[in-house]
Amino acid sequence: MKSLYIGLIILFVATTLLATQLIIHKTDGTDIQVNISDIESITFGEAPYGEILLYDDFDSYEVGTFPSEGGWVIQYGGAGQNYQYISDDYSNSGSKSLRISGTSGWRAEIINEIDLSETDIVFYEASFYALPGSRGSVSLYNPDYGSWGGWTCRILFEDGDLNFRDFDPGAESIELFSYSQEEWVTVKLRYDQQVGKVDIWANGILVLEQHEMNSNIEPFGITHFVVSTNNYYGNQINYWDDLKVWTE
Ligand SMILES: [Ca+2]
Repeated sequence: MKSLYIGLIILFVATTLLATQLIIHKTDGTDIQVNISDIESITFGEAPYGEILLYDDFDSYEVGTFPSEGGWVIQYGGAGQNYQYISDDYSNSGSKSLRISGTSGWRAEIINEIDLSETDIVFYEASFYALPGSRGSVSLYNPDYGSWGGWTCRILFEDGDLNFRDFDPGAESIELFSYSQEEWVTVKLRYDQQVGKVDIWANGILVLEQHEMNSNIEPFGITHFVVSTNNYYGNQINYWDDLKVWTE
């Protein structure tokens, strides 16, 4: 899954500044040397980063605490406020991830504010560790829409089935992919708000291409990024890691 950025990335971008040159040390042991004056933007693997709006690998927090310092907020407390915390049970990067726990009828929902006012094209990425029987979802979001929030570009992890709803409430589920539980699954989504089209990758595989968003549903002004457990099942425990939102 870290194949995501095709091995290039997340490396350790140690930078050595030599006068006008930048040396980037990659995790595969090779270096890239570039002239600083030539840099307009740096592209890592397949994913060009415009502006990173949100990024958290959850490795900088103490185990057992809630990562408020990263801007995360508990919108709904699921099994209880104290059951939403940093864990070292499983991790996709480093040694820690965000563990959230919901109950039947009361989801755990963790949000972080994002500002998409300056961009048409937004990407998000998330890694999810599925305990058997636990369901979760990741999405762009507006917590103030309707009674329980409005999801735009919602990817749902449902007992090995990866599903997508372009708007929720309102749109039908589209089946994307089958994943193995008790393993990390990484999804990446690209949403062009201007033309209303979506692409989705699961574990690096393109599983939805140029999907047209349902034009009969009024978009819910996106204000947040969200991860949540499923509403309708008990004892839902999700682990989330490497949550990112960026623009093209
Ligand atoms: Ca991590």
